[in-house]
Amino acid sequence: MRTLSDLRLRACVAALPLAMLAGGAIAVQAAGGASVRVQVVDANGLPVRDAVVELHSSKAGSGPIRFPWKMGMAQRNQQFVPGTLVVARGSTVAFPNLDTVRHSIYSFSKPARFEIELYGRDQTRTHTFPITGSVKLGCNIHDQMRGYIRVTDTPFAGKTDHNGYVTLEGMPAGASRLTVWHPQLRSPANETKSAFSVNGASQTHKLKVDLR
Ligand SMILES: [Cu+2]
Repeated sequence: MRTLSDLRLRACVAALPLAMLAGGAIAVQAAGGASVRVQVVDANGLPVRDAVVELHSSKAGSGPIRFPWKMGMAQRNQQFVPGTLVVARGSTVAFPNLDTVRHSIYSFSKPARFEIELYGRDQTRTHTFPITGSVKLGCNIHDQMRGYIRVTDTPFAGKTDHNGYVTLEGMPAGASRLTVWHPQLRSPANETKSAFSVNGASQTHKLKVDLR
């Protein structure tokens, strides 16, 4: 193993919002537009947690996308926390190590192939994600560590809570495309796409997916 670099940025994850650590559903984009609530369930009707739901509308603005959660994926208790993170295309994600043991990070995923060498407690590293898609993270030392970063180009995106729900706010009325991604989803690229009509008010949509 090569030596650690001297970069010694303090981990800032103590400030991570509770909702992010809990993996809770987070409302995105307040003010105006429709509120679309999506529940993702499996073939048995059971809620699917940490599914990423994206709505694409041709009427959406093209300004920068800002999600209310931190662009951070910590390593804590030999796990990536949160296990699934949604980021806007072009985001730089911080990877603070909150453990006493050292971790590395690697990804063989097409949108972001990279490797970050071993680094220790209270150190952090960053990586930027310019390409949309799903990135699966691992650690060379701890085989069980898995993390997922979903890089998206729509502001109407989020991940489901433990009840399978996510609410996307501010969606323009009209035709849109609904994408659901989950690492165990049984379909190409682990995602499904369907046409979706936003009716201008608040609406709830239940979506059944087939998991491995
Ligand atoms: Cu590790």
